[in-house]
Amino acid sequence: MSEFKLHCFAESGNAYKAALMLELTEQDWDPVFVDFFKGQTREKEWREQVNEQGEVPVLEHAGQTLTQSALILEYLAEHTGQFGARDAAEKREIWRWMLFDNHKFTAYYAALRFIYCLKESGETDVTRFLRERATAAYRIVDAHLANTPFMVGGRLTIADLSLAGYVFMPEDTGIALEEFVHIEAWKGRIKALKGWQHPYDLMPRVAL
Ligand SMILES: N[C@@H](CCC(=O)N[C@@H](CS)C(=O)NCC(=O)O)C(=O)O
Repeated sequence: MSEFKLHCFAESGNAYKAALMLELTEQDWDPVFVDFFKGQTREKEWREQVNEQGEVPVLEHAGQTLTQSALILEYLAEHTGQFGARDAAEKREIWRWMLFDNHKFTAYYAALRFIYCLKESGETDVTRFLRERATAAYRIVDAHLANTPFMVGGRLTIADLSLAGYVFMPEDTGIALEEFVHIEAWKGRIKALKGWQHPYDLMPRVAL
């Protein structure tokens, strides 16, 4: 039996943050497929047994159940001694970016991708609003990366892994990603890391 179990599905960038961390730190882990598109996370039983917040990812380790990708990343950084903060100031900086990611960078992009690409909503006021907000968040991260190879401390940390949740997803959200040259260069640096894998290769996906 593997040491870690990650409840996930390939299209989930939030789960990818944890899956990539497990892979880059060479942990012994197995995915547990969650049939999100058939509504599994909304089932009463799943919420009672796996996550009352009704969200993926969920990490099981040593009798504990952890949810929220940022918290999972923090836990794995502590457990593995990799990609975490070197001191208290760096820890605050990492959390500052992980919170920005959860609130804006990932949140707006993921909602836009879900509605516009996966649910094929067409263009609406909602998709226009989400695209504008996601683009604004991308501009902020791009400007930060103009001066540093990684988000905090000049090396890969869990702040990068949090922000990287959706940046390798292939769907076209209508955001002109070529504008973000520093994000593109940062993606290249992440992709070059030993053990990097695309989300659709790292986590299980239902055959369409
Ligand atoms: N802040 C959460 C967000 C998790 C999240 O939104 N997960 C999505 C899948 S990518 C989900 O399970 N959504 C279910 C729902 O909102 O009903 C995290 O970082 O773990």
